[in-house]
Amino acid sequence: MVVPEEVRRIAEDIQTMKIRGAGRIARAAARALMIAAQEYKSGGLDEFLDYMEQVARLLVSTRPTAVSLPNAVNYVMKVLRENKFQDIEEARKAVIEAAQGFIEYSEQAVKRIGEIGARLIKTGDRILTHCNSSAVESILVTAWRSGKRFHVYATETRPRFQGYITARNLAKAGIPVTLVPDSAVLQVIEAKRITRVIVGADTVTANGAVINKIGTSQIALAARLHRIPFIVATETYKFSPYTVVGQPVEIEERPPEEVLENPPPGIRIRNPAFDATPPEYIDMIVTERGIIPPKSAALVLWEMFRRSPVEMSQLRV
Ligand code: RUB
Repeated sequence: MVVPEEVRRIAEDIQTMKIRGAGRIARAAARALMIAAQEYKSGGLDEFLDYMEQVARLLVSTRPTAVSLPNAVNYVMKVLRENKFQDIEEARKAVIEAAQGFIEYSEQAVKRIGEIGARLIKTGDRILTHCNSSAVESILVTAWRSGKRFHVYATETRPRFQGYITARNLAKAGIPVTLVPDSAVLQVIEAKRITRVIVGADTVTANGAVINKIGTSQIALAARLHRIPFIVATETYKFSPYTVVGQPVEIEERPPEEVLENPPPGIRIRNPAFDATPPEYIDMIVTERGIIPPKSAALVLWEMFRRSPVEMSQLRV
C-alpha cells in the first residue's frame, strides 16, 4: 500500500522538527490522516482500514514524547476502529470529519487557554518562559491585547533555539521581550525579580508531572527557590492515558550533532530533548477546561476517556 507523498512529507517534517510543538504536531497528524483518507484510491474497505492503520503507525513513530501525537491519531482512528461501514466512501467521510473535528477543537482550545490564562497576568509582571509554546504565546498575546503591560524573558532553549521563535512572535505582537541564555535563568529570576514562570507541555502524566522541553525542570526548581508561581499551559489532549498505571514517558534522545557538529575525539554527547517536572513544583495547569492543580490530572483523564485505569493504559499507541 502506497502512502501518499504529502503524508510522508508531514511525517518527515514532524521527525525533523519542521513541524514542532506538541499542539502543532497533533494537528499535523490529524491533517495527515485526513489527506491519507482523501487520497486513497484502490482496494476494498478492509484494505482501506489496513492502510489507515499503517499511516497511523507511521505518524506515531515520528517522535516519541508528546502524547498529543498518539492522542490525536487515536481520536481520528477511533471512528474507524469502533464503527462498521458499508463502503469506503462512508469510512473516508468519517475520518475526514473526525480529523477536522480534532483540528477545530485544538485551535479553539489554544484560544480558550489564552483567555483563561490571561486572567492570571497582571500589569507590571515580569514573566519567564522557556522554549516555544503556542499555548503560552496565546496567553501572553491575549493578556497584552486586553491592555495589560508586562515584560517577557525568553530563554534561548538550546540546542534548537526555539526561544528565538517565541521572542520573534512576541516582539511582532508588540510585547517587550528579552532573550536570555538558558544558563542565565537563576540570575535573571533574581536580578529581574521575575514574578511568574509560564511554560507549555508535551505530556502531562496522571500524577500531574509535566514533560516539556529539556531545561524546564531546572527552571521549576529555580522558581520554587524564589517562591515564584510556576504555571503550565496545555490543551487536555496532552494528558497521557498511558501513565495511569505508571507507564513511563519516553524521553526523546535527539542526534548529538544538534549539540556539537564535530566533537573532538573522546567526547560523547547526550541530547535528551525533554525532562519531567514533578507535580510538587507546579502551581497550576491552565487548560481549555479551566485551571487545575496538577493533582487533578487523573480527573481530567477520567473525564476525557471514561475508562478504567487499565483500559486507559491499554489504549492503542
Ligand atoms: C516543544 C515544547 C513546547 C511544547 C508545548 O518542543 O517543548 O513547550 O510542545 O508547545 P519541540 P505547544 O520544539 O521539541 O517540539 O503549546 O505549542 O503545544
